[in-house]
Amino acid sequence: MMTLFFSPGACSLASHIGLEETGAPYELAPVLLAKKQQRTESYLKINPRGKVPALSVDGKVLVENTAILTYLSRRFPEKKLLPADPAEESRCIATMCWFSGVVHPSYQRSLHPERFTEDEAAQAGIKENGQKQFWANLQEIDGMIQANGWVMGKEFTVVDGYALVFYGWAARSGMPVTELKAYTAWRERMLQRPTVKKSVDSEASVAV
Ligand SMILES: N[C@@H](CCC(=O)N[C@@H](CS)C(=O)NCC(=O)O)C(=O)O
Repeated sequence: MMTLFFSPGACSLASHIGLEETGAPYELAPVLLAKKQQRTESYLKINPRGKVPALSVDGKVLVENTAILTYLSRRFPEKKLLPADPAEESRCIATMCWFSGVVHPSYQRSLHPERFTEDEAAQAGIKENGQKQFWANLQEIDGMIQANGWVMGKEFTVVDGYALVFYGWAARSGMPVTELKAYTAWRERMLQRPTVKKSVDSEASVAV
């Protein structure tokens, strides 16, 4: 059995969408970040780094969206979650590494500058830099979608589910994200996809 530890609207939505795409049975275990449940003793036994997502597969715990989505793609090859061609698969993994290592941290700087320096005088500059970088990253994703229709090309991949996370964060933090025309039209298409709709709706129904 697979169990996804997630928090509504967090980056774990990427793994949630990936799991839905497999069509395999799984269970959801909410870890509410708003209630700091990621720091509880019981969750730290699952992921000692105190982060979501974590995916328990028959008792073995996988972490990091990029690793979880690559695992799902390899375990369910018939679902074509990532391209079968190794070079194309590598391009997708590289984009997920960029999401995880650059895009996500830029948003974190804009939201939690205090996590990057204890020097209060420096925090406003870090926040501003995070906002600028995050916006530039969103523009880059918009350009990728504009070129082909999906983030990585002409077909849906699990990278699309990951890119939906950032659109949601930008909208929630009041960024003028509808100016990104390709990204916005793609989001509408994504929300019409049954697996995506089910994941988003099920997260929205969790009381936080
Ligand atoms: N690179 C990781 C990032 C995981 C991460 O930072 N998750 C956030 C939610 S978006 C979290 O759990 N934050 C809780 C905390 O920092 O206390 C991944 O893609 O899985």
